[in-house]
Amino acid sequence: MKKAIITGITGQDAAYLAELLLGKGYAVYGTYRRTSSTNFWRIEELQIEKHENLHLLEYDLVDLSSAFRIINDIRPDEIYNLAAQSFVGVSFSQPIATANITGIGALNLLEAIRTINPKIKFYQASTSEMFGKVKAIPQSEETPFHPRSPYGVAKVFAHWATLNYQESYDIFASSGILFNHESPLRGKEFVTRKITDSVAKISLGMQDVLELGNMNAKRDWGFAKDYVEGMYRILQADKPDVFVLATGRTETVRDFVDMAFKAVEIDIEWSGEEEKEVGKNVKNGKTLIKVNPKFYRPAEVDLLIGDPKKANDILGWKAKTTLEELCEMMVISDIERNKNGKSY
Ligand code: NDP
Ligand code: GDR
Repeated sequence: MKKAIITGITGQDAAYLAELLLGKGYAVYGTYRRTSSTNFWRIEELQIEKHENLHLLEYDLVDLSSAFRIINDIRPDEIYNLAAQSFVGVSFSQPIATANITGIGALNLLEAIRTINPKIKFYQASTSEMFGKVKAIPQSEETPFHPRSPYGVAKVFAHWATLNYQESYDIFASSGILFNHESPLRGKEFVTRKITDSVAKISLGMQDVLELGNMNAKRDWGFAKDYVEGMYRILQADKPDVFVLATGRTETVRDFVDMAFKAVEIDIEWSGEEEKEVGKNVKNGKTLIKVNPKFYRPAEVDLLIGDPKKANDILGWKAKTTLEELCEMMVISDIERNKNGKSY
């Protein structure tokens, strides 16, 4: 039985990846950090939390000694490093913590692999945020980086550390540069889930207005479940490498809002500009969306659109779910949760 460690098992991607690997017969060791209250709702929603081959263990990414201990104890075949301080907005207020967790955290694991067993395969969760102020449209594996947040900077460090350990010590260490991917398991601090949860609440009469920041940001949004399949394939490739996973389509935050309200049969009419912009219900003129500059970031990533050709050619990977399907799936799931009084 193959053994995989997935860091950050309480997060969105780790839950879907654990489900995928358990289905393939792996023993999965999911790591979580100690918090005052547990947050295993994602693996509970997927109904894998009691799976006989899922083992949960405490691990904090910043603790090098724990990296050595878990790798020494488990002796895994593969490690998927998905844990991170992953919220771009918070990285501006907690830059040092973000650098330690998101940047050095990956290096801790690489050091432990190099020392204990360089044959362990390593996947690093890199990100389109590394492209930041983009140097090419669309962005591919060849596009230079220009990160625009402490999070992006920390991820560039972890990305290059991964490649450096591959080149220096011949470790099968690969990096997936993944564009935004969402799902009903997405955290509510991220814009898509914030929107779908609010649309659900507004349609149920539980909320009046949705407040957002930059409406013009463009993102290449896909479905997380499609993307974890790509992560798995990256570690099964003939050689370690870097791959972009993306849909190749980009839309604004405003477009996503329109799409989410369409799913509950509300059409939005937009007026005003920048912080004066509002979105109204076409039918009754009620204001449903307002811009609040408190959600603006000190530096913004304006436009992301990925070129997934290499992943398609070498891994046979393609994003299968359309943005319309994804958005509707998220709205429906949030309507059900809100009806049932679930707050996550
Ligand atoms: P989530 O924010 O849902 O999950 C992050 C996980 O990291 C959580 O389990 C969190 O634990 C854990 N974590 C945070 N700090 C620490 C720490 N100090 N020690 C151990 N664990 C910690 O992220 P996603 O699932 O969305 O993303 C997975 C990875 O992919 C992340 O590295 C992210 O940066 C990256 N990425 C994500 C993309 C996306 O669009 N989703 C796109 C590109 C890259 P807790 O629950 O306790 O907070
Ligand atoms: P992002 O995702 O920063 O791309 O990082 P997020 O959903 O937070 O923001 C996307 C865009 O929407 C704009 N925006 C808002 N964002 C949030 N969160 N809340 C708002 O109210 C709001 N209004 C407008 C943002 O300014 C931004 O332009 C995600 C994370 O998953 C990272 O970990 C990952 O690496 C990247 O995607 C790829």
